[in-house]
Amino acid sequence: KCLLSSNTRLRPGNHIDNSLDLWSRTDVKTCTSWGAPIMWEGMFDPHVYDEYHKKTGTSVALTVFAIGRYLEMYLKDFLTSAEQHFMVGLPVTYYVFTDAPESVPAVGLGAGRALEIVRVQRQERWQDISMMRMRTIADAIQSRIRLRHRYVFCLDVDQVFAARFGSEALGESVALLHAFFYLSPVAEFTYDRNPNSTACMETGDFYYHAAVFGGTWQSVKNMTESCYRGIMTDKENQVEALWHDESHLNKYLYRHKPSKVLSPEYCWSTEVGYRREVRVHRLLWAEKHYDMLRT
Ligand code: 2GW
Ligand code: MN
Repeated sequence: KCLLSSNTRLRPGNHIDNSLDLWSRTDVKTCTSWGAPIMWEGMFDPHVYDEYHKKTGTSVALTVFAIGRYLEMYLKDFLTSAEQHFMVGLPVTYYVFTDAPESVPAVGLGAGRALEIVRVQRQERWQDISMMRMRTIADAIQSRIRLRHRYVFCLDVDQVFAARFGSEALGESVALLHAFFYLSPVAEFTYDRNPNSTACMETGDFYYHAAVFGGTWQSVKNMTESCYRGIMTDKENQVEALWHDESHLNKYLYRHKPSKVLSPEYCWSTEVGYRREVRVHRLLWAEKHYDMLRT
C-alpha cells in the first residue's frame, strides 16, 4: 500500500523534469508527503549528478567510528570498498574516529581522497560508544569539517559498499529508510515509546536507519547536537531510548523533515531476502558477531 505511481525524472537540486519518461519508477514510492525525493535506482541519471557536483566543487566528509574490536573486524573492508564505490570522482575525506590510531590499516586512496584519524576515548558501555558519536561528530564538524567540506555523511562501520553510492545521495539533509521497515506500517516501527524519554514518539513518517545519515555540515551539526542533547537529558532522567542514538535521530527527523530520503538500496540487509523493487545493493550490512562483541 505504500507503492505510489510516479514519473519523476530528477535533476540536481531536486528539480523534477517530466518532459521525458526515461527515468522513472512506478513500483515504489518516489516522493514523501512533504515533497522530498526518495532515491531509487532508475529514477536519476548518475552522470548528471556527478557533472553538477564536479562543476560546483563539492567536497564530502565521511565520518566512521572504529572503536575496540570493530576496528580489526570492519574498518579495512569498509574503507577499501568505499574507495571503489563511495562518491567516486569527488574529493572525499574519511574521518576515522578510533581509540587505537596506530591500528588503522593502510588503504590506498584515489586522487583527491584523504583519510584523517581522530583519537577518541573508549566508552565502557557499547550503548555509549554508539550514542557518543553524536557529540563527537558535532565537535568534529565545528573544529575541522565545516572549513573544508560542504557535505557530511555519517556511517556505521559494520557494512561494505557493493555498488555506486554516488553524488545523487547528497542533499541538504539526508536520511535512509531502514531495510527491515520500509514496507511496514507506522505501528510496527521500533520508535521509542517510553514517555519518559525525549526520543518518545507515537507516530512518524518512516523508520530511518542511523547507519547512514548526512547532509550539509550545517544540518548535520544541528542533527547531531540535538540528538546529543536528548541523549544527555535522558541520562539525567536515568532512561535510555529503545534504539539509543537511532531513536533520537528518528525523533529529530520527524520534527525536521529530511530534504532527501534514500531507499534501502543504500543500506541493504541480505537477511530481508529477495525484493524485486530493490534493484541494486549499494551498501550491505556486514555479518554481526553479537556473541563476541556485546558482552
Ligand atoms: C556496538 C555494539 C555492541 C558492541 C560494540 C559496538 C561498537 C560500535 C564498538 O565496539 N565499536 C564501535 O566502533 N562501534 C561503532 O558504533 C561502529 O561504528 C558501529 O558501526 C556503530 C554502531 O554500532 P553497531 O553497528 O554495532 O550497531 P547496529 O548495527 O545494531 O546499529 C544500529 O543501532 C545503533 C544503536 O543501537 C546505532 O543507531 C546504529 O547507527 C544503527 O545502525
Ligand atoms: Mn551497524
